[in-house]
Amino acid sequence: MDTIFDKIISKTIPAKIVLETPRLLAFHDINPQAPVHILVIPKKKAVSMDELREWDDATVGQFFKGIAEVARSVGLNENGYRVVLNTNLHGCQSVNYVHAHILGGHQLSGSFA
Ligand code: DGP
Repeated sequence: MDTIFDKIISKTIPAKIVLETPRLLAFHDINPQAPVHILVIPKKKAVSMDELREWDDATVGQFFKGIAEVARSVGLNENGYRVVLNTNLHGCQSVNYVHAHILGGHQLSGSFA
């Protein structure tokens, strides 16, 4: 079933795109939780972080390198940032298409839960 992120990839619905490559799409979160809040999704679909177990190592690696490249492209590498992959029920994943949140642009709190 298509999620909102499938529709953003196919450009059926708009998003504020930060970076697009043949392998990934990065766009601003609609409900930002930090001054910079970007979502990074691979164009190859996986439902969640858990499903990345089924991917070959190179494809997983490309996704994670892509996240770092997106963060660097907006200058977050200098002061740092946080990457979050909410996964399934207890992780509060609300969109069933794997996505990494990049949060930064100010000092984040040290709390996780
Ligand atoms: P999560 O809870 O990890 O599944 O986060 C999903 C995020 O997706 C949430 O922070 C809000 C964001 N989001 C939901 N719908 C849209 C949308 O239509 N456009 C954009 N840009 N972000 C969306």
